Amino acid sequence: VLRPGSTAEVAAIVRLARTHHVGLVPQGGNTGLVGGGVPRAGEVVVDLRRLARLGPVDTASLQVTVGAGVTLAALQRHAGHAGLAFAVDLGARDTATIGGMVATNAGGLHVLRHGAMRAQVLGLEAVLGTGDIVAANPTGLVKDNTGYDLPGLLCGSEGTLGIVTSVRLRLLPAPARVVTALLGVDGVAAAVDALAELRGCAGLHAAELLLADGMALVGRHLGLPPPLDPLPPCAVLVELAGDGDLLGQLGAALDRLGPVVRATAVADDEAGGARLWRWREAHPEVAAAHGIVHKADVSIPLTELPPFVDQVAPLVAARAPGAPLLVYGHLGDGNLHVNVATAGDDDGGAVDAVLALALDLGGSVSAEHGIGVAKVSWLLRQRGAAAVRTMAALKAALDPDGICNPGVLLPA
Ligand code: S2G
Ligand code: ZN
Repeated sequence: VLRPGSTAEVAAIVRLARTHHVGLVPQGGNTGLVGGGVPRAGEVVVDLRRLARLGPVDTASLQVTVGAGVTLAALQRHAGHAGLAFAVDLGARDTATIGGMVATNAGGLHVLRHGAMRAQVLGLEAVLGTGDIVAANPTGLVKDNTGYDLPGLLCGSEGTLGIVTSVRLRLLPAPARVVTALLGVDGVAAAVDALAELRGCAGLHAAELLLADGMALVGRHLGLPPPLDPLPPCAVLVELAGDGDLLGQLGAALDRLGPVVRATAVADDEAGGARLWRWREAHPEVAAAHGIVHKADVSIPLTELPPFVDQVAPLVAARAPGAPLLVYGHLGDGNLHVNVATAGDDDGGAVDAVLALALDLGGSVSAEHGIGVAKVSWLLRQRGAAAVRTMAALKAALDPDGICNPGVLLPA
């Protein structure tokens, strides 16, 4: 494990790795979920957490430059001190690092309003697999049309083209107020209808889907009474943030939705909002409390969400009988997380069947967690030979000795 303290040291490591043909596995908070940050065959881990510089917040252009090793929570605090906020939020905020979130184009809870990490990155500095240090738009010019979009290419490259060392990010004005609500609906189709209506609310920045089975498991795990009683078949956790009349907007949307929404729990204070979020954020930990968790992180066209959810339970039960199943996720982006908990390592092919169903419905086998090593075999199936050949050509150009995260995203 090497812990470089500067971009120059990262570049020296890459040059040495090229000379000695040693694979490098860049690591930030090690919160990846598809094995993209795990050495498997003698690679050297490059731990980037010492690159923890927090640059001054540029309050004129609402931007900041931070080191790759800065955690999301540290960035959120740093922006908060300047009365600003960062658009991407996710449960692993205390350990996930900005460099890793760029490398995986992390999505999280606010994609439906602000996009994923790629939409927040204005520029970055990275050491490519060639050993070259590239600084692409370090001053965060909003308009810079000078050649290929290197930040966009490196974002989501999962450490396979180079190592991100610092990032120039967009920030947002901190919302004056936040309103959170849990809407009980009859099913996924009603949840999609409710979302369509709620998109009219200017401050909508989160819309998460929860199902009765998952909420029941969470309630038992946390020892809490159901957040809506009786527990509805399906619930949408929505959050509005901004400085308008958020409660009024939400109320008007609920009036328009009428009987589609059977019951609602609303919170317009931080503690109340946290209590509602706990029901969503506890899902991954509850899955983990029931065994070894096999995860499918899929995107499905919103119109296909109801048939997808209808088919998942029987499809998983046929392959992993009796295995606890939690289906939840980012309704606003059509991105659901299917978690199957089994006693042993074998999921009976349940996740592969879920991924195949996602493709059949015009979806993606990886919405936000990336390909890593877990989904390499699915890349060709989803993207096709020409696209994978193109990616391999890009990799050959930027990482000619194949030392950058070998075996991740593309076959070694
Ligand atoms: C989520 C991350 C947690 C997990 O909860 O939104 O992206 O383990 C997931 O799947
Ligand atoms: Zn997620």
